[in-house]
Amino acid sequence: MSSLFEPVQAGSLHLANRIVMAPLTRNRSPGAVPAAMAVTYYSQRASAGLVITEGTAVSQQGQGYADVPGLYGADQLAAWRRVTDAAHAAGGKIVTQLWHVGRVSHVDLQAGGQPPVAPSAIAAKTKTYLVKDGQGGFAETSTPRALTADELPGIVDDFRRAARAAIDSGFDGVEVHGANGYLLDQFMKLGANHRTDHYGGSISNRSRLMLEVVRAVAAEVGGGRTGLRISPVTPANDINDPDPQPLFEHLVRELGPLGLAYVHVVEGATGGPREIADRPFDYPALKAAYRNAGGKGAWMVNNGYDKALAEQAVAHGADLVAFGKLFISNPDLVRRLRDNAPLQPADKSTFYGGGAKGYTDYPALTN
Ligand code: 8OZ
Repeated sequence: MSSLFEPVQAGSLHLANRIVMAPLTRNRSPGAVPAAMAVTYYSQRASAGLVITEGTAVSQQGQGYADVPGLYGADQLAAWRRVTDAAHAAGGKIVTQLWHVGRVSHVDLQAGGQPPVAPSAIAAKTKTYLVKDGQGGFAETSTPRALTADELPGIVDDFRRAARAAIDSGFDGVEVHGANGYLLDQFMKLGANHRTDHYGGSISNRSRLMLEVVRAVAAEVGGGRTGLRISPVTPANDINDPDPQPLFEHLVRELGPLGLAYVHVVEGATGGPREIADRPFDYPALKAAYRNAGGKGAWMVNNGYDKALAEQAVAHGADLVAFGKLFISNPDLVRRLRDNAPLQPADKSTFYGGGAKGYTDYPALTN
């Protein structure tokens, strides 16, 4: 039986164990530039087989929250270089999550106060987080405008350029954020996509932008350094689709030939219940569709895992298990799980925004 604590290959990435630090938004990058504290934070967690950074915007248009980082300016890239150097010096592997929020944004975060962009001009009933004059607070997202088809190649190119910039900044690879009701998930799902062109309607049309992005990124940096995160049934950010099973099976079949590093699946409601009564989903069938299409990437599972559930998942063929909240409060989570050491609880009040408290001050075991 393969163990959580054994090495594994994910595309081109050789990982020391199967425990992954999930992408976690922390809102501690003023001016969209990772702060010096991020260097400490990520290197403290480098014993994960793989660290995935917080969502990182591929463009200003892709920004949806105050103080989340980007990958499109020289100062951002220099800051990420310090993070990747420190993670490597600590023996880790680190990829960054390429993010475009689509409609989950606010005019205050967009160039010239423009509306955010989306597949269709349908507002998400969700909130974003803004900081004005040093004061943080939640705000309703702004009603988006629908992207024209001739703008979409530019968005694909933003992901491609950000992927190149990530590799040039020392990342071992990139994860395309296709989950949680952000731009690529908005295109996939009927709740947000009412288009009548070849990016709307049929399953293959709605999958088109996600696949164009993944193919462009894989062509730029290598499939073996490219991962994709999806969340077939999450209600996060007011997203929904009446029939996700065939939609996502189509998507993963198309991913099969791309030689990806991994497919990262959020099971159930992101950060919430793993089972949603009115949104059933057959994850083994999804994985089988990927494997039957020749997909050889690592299969990464996420959402609400503890050690017992993770061991069970690996015994049933998952290659990697991503842990989120547990990594916030346990920088040495791999060791604690291996040794059955006590786990520190996470303080929710310091998840988003703030300083070192609740970020870099959770202690590792000392002996
Ligand atoms: C929590 C708060 C803000 C953003 C996601 C990037 O859900 C996020 C996110 C999570 O993928």
